[in-house]
Amino acid sequence: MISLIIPTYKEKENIGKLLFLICKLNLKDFEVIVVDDNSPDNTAEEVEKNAKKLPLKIKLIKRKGKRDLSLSVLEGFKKAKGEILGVMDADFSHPPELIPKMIKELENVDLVIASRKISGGEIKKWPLKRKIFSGLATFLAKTLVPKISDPLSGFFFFKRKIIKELKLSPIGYKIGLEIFVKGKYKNFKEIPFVFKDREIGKSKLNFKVILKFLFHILKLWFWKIKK
Ligand SMILES: Nc1nc2c(ncn2[C@@H]2O[C@H](COP(=O)(O)OP(=O)(O)OP(=O)(O)O)[C@@H](O)[C@H]2O)c(=O)[nH]1
Ligand SMILES: [Mg+2]
Repeated sequence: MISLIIPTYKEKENIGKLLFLICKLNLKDFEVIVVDDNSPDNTAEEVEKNAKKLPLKIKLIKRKGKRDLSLSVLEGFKKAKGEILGVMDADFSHPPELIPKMIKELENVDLVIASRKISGGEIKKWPLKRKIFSGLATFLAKTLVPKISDPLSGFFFFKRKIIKELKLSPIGYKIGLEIFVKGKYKNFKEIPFVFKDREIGKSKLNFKVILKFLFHILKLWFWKIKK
């Protein structure tokens, strides 16, 4: 089985349409796990409504307490039945049409990453400031995993066995990076895609997010050295 985890915070306007488009892909042996962090806009209700309506296996985890994107994804992994796990955003930055191709690639490799930084991939509509931040952040992340072009991608699928017995303890947003650094994969493949900036909803990128990212990089470096 394949389990796709979608973390959500205030995605009421996006999640219904995304679930509909995923449903239309008609994937076999597939479940979606939406992990909502108590969104005040009733994202959870929207998920429940679609779970009743659509012929797609949809589970909803409602988290309470302090919100945390990476911990939400880890909770999703725990609840997931699949031996293949995936993660994607709810804000249409990640095109659902790419999912079948990514899953197909897993027949040959242990990890598939949707990349904005290889030929054919790009980022649309980011202001210069965000491009500069992203470039610096990618540079730092690549010191840990030089072979991966887009280590900050949040759109990926992998075989669950690569994180078996691993202690995943991400700080901040980049659960993908945690897996790309610590995961026990023999090979990986990157597939290009065009990243569209969110159209609906507000960005959560702020100073605290950047600081947490830097701590995460440091922590992963310590992990690597100690290993
Ligand atoms: N469960 C949970 N999901 C979150 C949280 N923060 C963000 N998300 C979701 O995680 C995904 C990525 O978050 P985004 O806010 O799109 O992050 P981003 O792409 O770096 O920034 P923008 O698209 O500019 O907002 C989206 O599906 C969000 O709804 C959180 O604290 N908890
Ligand atoms: Mg986004």
